[in-house]
Amino acid sequence: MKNIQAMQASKSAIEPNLVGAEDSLKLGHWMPYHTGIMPQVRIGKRWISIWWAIPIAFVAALFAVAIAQELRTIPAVQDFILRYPGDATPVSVTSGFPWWLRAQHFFNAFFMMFIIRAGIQILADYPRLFLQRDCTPGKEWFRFQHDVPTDRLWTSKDDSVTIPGWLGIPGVRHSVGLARWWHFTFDLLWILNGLLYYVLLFATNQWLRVVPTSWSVFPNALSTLIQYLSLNFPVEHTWTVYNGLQQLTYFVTIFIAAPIAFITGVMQGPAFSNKLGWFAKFMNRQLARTIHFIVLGWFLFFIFVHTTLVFITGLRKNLNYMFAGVNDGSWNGFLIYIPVMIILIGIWIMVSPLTIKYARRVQMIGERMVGYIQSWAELWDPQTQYTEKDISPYFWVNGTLPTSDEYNRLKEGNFADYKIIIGGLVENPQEISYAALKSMPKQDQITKHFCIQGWSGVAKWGGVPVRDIIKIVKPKPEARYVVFYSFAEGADGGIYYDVHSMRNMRHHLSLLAYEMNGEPLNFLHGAPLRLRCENQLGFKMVKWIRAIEFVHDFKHLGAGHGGYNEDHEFYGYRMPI
Ligand SMILES: Nc1nc2c(c(=O)[nH]1)N[C@H]1C(S)=C(S)[C@@H](COP(=O)(O)O)O[C@H]1N2
Ligand SMILES: [Mo]
Repeated sequence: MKNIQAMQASKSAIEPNLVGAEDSLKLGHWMPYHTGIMPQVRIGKRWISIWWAIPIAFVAALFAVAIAQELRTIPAVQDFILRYPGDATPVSVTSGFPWWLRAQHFFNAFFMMFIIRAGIQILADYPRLFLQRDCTPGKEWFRFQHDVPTDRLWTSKDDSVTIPGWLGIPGVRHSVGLARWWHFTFDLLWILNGLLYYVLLFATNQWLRVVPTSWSVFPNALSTLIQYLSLNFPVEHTWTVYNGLQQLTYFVTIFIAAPIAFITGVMQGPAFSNKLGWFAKFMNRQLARTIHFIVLGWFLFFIFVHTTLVFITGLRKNLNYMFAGVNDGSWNGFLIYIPVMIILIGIWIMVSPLTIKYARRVQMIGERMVGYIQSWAELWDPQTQYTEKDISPYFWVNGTLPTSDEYNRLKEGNFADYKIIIGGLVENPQEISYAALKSMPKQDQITKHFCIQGWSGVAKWGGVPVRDIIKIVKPKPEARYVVFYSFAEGADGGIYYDVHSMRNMRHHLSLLAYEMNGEPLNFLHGAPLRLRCENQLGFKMVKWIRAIEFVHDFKHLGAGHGGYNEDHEFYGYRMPI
């Protein structure tokens, strides 16, 4: 907690009652526990529990084994298996499993553990998946949350669910801010490890294991599949060459699934999406999110089959290959594997409690690890606009509504007495009335909103460009940031605020909106005035704006992290991804 007295001393007249924030996630003040439902898939109007997949998969596996065993009694199939016994390429690798490959294999698994857990946590913040770009309740194809209630206000925060702490990181409801630091930090490490792996694969002849060089990989893969399914396994020469099925699945995982995971990941952020408009209109945020989830499914399937086969095709030998790099009858692989697994399990158990306790530390380290990459994404000009017919039929509401007497009085008077206060490091402080704002040149834009939780929606916004306000108030040279103060408090008390760079505020699409879809901005969406900044996530767009302040620094505001949700929910100050 920051020293409140020091904060008050440096407080400017315009600055409302901001509060400091805890450095750990205090479950007592956090959103109450709420578990959703077992995951379901929608078929037409019916929701089917995905647990049906377990008996279905079991029965399918039984049939597959029976069919494969039957096939192997047929002479033509036997000939086929003789002709294509399994091994993928005639060229074999003579260097075994070198140390760099073993190290990278370990790091890959280690990083994936964080990426997958944190990814599931992010999904739990908005536990619905869609294909189209807007998120109309009932149109999702997958969910682990109830129907959206229609008899009361249901914000997207309300929609988040609690998941077990051993599964997600940290499991707590609406902990997307912290989960994103884990996800992105380990994404970066995973990508660097993966790129180095690509280089080393091709710098040596190890690529021959995983890249098909002959069409015979397909008949060999089919032959191996039949052999595995018949439970009479193919002869393997994994030390030197992979069989067709191994080669294809590794190839898909390394060269197709991994890049798709990366592309569909960054396409969920406003910076890439609003830059690559033509691509984003096809690969919209919700489709990207769905594909990202399907890739997760592929990875989980791969991990399951891969580790099962490691266990049932000669565990000692396989561990010798991948952990000790030897092809002998020793126990060396085991001797490395066992302590490594114990350490991994320990880390697995500790991550969630440590994240809850050291939440601020997680945020600061995440900011160090990936914040500068996010700042590069801000250099891109967000310019994508949509057409009237793209406007979403349903636009989620999020945030904590204003309740102050001052706000209620203004609202009752239809904001006739509303004046936005603009000050701080400017030549010309201003108070501009609602009527005066509306008489200024108006800009309309049809853009897509990206909430950090995962939903999106397109709306038409009308209002005054922030750059026109900047021209009027004339910021002093030392002004580096623009702070927006709301009438509303944040979820944990104290006024909601957020800080933006001057650069972003000079952008032609940064807008003080008083209209939404051609109507006066309504109460829930931020009346009388809310911000649009099209290369940032939704939480940075303050609703119910009371004042704007130009500042040199934001360390003295609130807990000093650049905004209410940065202070209280451990989000990052730059959020273009
Ligand atoms: N004052 C205030 N502004 C706020 C919030 C809030 O809680 N308080 N929530 C933010 C979040 S997280 C999002 S996604 C958008 C939601 O805008 P909408 O309700 O118009 O969809 O408002 C942002 N602005
Ligand atoms: Mo949001």
